[in-house]
Amino acid sequence: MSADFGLIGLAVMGQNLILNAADHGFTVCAYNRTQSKVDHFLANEAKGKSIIGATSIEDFISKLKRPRKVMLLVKAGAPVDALINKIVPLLEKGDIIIDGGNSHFPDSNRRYEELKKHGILFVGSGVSGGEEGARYGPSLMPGGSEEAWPHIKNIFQSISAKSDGEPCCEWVGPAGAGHYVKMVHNGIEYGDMQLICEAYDIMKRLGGFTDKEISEVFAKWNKGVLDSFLVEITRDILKFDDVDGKPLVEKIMDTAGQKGTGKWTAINALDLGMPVTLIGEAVFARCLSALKNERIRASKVLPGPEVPKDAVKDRQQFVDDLEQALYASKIISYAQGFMLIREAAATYGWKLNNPAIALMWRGGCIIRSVFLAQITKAYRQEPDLENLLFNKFFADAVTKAQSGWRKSIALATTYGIPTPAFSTALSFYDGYRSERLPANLLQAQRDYFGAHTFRVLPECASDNLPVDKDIHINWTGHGGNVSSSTYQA
Ligand code: 2AM
Repeated sequence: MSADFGLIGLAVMGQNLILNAADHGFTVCAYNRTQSKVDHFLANEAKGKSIIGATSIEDFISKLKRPRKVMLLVKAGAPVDALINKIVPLLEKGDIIIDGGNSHFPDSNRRYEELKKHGILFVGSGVSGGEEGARYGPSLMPGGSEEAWPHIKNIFQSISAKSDGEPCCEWVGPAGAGHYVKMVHNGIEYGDMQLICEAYDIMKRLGGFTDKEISEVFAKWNKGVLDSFLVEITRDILKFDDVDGKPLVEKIMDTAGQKGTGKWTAINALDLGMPVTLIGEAVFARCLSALKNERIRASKVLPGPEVPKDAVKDRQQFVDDLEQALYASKIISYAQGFMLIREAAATYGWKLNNPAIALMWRGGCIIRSVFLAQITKAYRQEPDLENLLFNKFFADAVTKAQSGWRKSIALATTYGIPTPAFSTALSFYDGYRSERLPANLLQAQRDYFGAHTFRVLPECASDNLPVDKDIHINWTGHGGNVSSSTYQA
């Protein structure tokens, strides 16, 4: 018996993807470094299904139909390279290696180039949705050698999540583009989670809401524009009691962990010079939370305003304003995420499929939401949309949300409740819609102390200030007229 598809790495994600593929009528060959896991899987979960096992890598490769499709779901990093090096000598030109792990996109770029030299087609695919997603429909974000796509499309789109009948899986773009888009997905996930946490904190500390009351607010929000997986689980978490009848969430240590994908997104945003401020703040908020001991000390010595009992006068209005703040901030976060993707496409020379990216995130993954259907629609109407905020639906939504957004942040700021993500979103919005920013002064400062030069506004050009020229002014009357050649504006 020969298999349509082979998968190496029988941890939970790997096992579930195999079972998912088998349920969709594919024959899958399973292999794992530790043989006992193959045997256990075949004798239990895989029993009676179209799943075969292999006893060695050679045996595994010999059981695959040509062109061979080998998916790796092993620990990201060196194990992926080690495995690729073992497999390549056993493959033929035109065979396909798919890395479905959480690889960093520069590694996928490198593997794509290296495998190309051997005539092997490399696909780096983002896989999101956790164990449940892998078993019943993940969001799949494949990129790499486009020649591989016709060979894997049917399998990938069959096993992926569906949204309004459409598969949450499309070809993303070349080289490491699949893992890149998965990285941005994770960054956006950090942002969404931080926004939800800020809304909870404001309701708890300003409004004096109980966890049950906050859960009810999230339940209501989940029926409107914020309908999403993360709001839904937040609703359930907040009403989950410990054995003593008290909310479990309040007993959890307030120090956040992170595995690094949000950080990768923020670093990449800095590398590409894109103001992806909300994801950056979400990463830093986790860093600040981790300084628990310092925060305990600071809480005793650094005063802030007292929160009066009547800080919130009208509870319904307060909740409605907060909903708008969350919605508008979320729009900004996704606008920033797509700005980053757009810049990456330009910098790395990738042609990326924006409507498909939104559709892939629409279902199956952690950030799945009704909201993403609107983004899909916006990019379908206008695939080269310069910014999500120029789409009428989102421009109208932000305009409408603005008053509640500003009021929520003002109230939180007045009474000393931190809102890094809400606030940075609003600052970005106000900066983005400013025709004039104070960078004129900044350029003057740079020219003053470092002769870094500046450009003049066209309408202010004159004989001594020519347009389209790098100008240096001798601001102090001494120090000479030589401009800096190392740091051009
Ligand atoms: P194992 O069961 O033999 O440990 C997640 O850790 C998955 O990656 C597991 O299936 C694990 O195999 C596999 N894995 C980790 N490092 C590996 C390596 N260097 N080579 C092959 N598989 C590896």
